[in-house]
Amino acid sequence: MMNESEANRNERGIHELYGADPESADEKIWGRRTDPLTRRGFFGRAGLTAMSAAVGAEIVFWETMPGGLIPAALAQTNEPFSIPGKDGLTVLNDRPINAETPAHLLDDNITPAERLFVRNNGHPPAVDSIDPEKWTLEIAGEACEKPTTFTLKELKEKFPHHTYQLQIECGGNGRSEFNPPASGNQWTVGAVGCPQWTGVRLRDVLESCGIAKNAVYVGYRGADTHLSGDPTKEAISRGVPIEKALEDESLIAFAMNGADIPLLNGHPLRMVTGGWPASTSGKWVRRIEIRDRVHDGEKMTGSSYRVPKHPVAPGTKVPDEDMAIIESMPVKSIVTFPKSGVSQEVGKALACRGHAWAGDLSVSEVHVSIDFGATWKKAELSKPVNRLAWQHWNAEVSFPQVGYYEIWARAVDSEGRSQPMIVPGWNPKGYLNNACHRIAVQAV
Ligand SMILES: Nc1nc2c(c(=O)[nH]1)N[C@H]1C(S)=C(S)[C@@H](COP(=O)(O)O)O[C@H]1N2
Ligand SMILES: [Mo]
Repeated sequence: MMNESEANRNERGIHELYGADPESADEKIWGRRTDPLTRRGFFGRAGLTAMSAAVGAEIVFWETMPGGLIPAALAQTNEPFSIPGKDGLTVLNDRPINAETPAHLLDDNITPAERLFVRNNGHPPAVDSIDPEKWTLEIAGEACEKPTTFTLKELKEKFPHHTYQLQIECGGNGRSEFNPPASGNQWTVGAVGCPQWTGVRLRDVLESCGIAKNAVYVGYRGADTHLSGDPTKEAISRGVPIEKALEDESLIAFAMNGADIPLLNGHPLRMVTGGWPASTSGKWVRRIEIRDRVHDGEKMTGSSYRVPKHPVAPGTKVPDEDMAIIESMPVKSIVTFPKSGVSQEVGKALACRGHAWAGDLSVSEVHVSIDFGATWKKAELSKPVNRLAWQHWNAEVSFPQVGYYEIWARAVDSEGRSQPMIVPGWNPKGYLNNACHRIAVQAV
């Protein structure tokens, strides 16, 4: 839920970006709404009526009310925000839309569409500009021998379909805990999810277009646009080394959980390179380039998705040449049940559970602690349904006397590396915080 100060930070609203009519603005982004939205006034004029009703009177100066401003009368309530098609996500920014999933809503083994986080660097393509029948994907680049453009239909017909459950996590997930703080979305733990993706293998498509011997990297270009509106600028254009692109699980996906990919998550076509910063999984993908060099698109350089090659003291200014591109993500886990803050009877068994993942590796153990890490108990851990899917853990704990406790979870990857208990290596943009997740419990 957004508190008042967070709400006030979201002063610039969507209608500023899409022209004067906020109603058509959100229709462009999400399509015509049919569902009633909680506090939807946040997003448009239709909602203004609803919002007026909610505050109990007409909002007289609505025309000068900043988009995204939550009436103070509502800011105090516990009513959650919502984004069309998303359920209970916490909105971190409305320009562009970024929202994370509270830990207890990530409880499903397969992340449902309405609970997959949203991370946008620019403006998503307008919904009426997306016609899956006309969507094309161009394969090109210096190291592509036979540049080819496929329609979505051709892609689906020419190449075998594969379905994998693949974990995607934003490189900045956990950023909110760094000190000195890093700029950017203040993700807590919920910029992660593991839906089931269906698509064609990136490898099959690239091979059909001829991968030259000098190929080293693959980069994507999406249909979203730069926040400034400048058509010569891109919002983001990243990618992965050719070896990662050619793995079985690297997909060009056209479906998620057996349905169309939600618009905000990349409909009608996106890359999915599980286990790597999700910024490598290009949404609304229109072009994929086989590069003869490390891809040099937007957000591949400087401090974007890069971390110091060697540990630095918090707050250090790090020169570009001492930064390295983030590749496989580190081992991590989350407690999805119970919800932080529950009460539990003293001495009674509490079943807790969650997921764990480890970038390109698998998770070999998960341990839980109720005494701030002094002692640990091994949890039961499932095997991944396929490579790069998260695994599920569960454990029973009980509390010896009345009081405040925390449940901590700590995963260990298949190479023996453990999650740290405190925030690891500070870096300028606040990436790769894989510290143990902890939740509060009151024993009564
Ligand atoms: N075209 C495009 N692809 C993109 C982005 C984007 O802004 N534009 N954001 C990236 C980042 S930083 C992340 S974390 C993931 C988020 O995927 P999701 O919004 O489906 O959760 O998409 C990646 N792919
Ligand atoms: Mo990200």
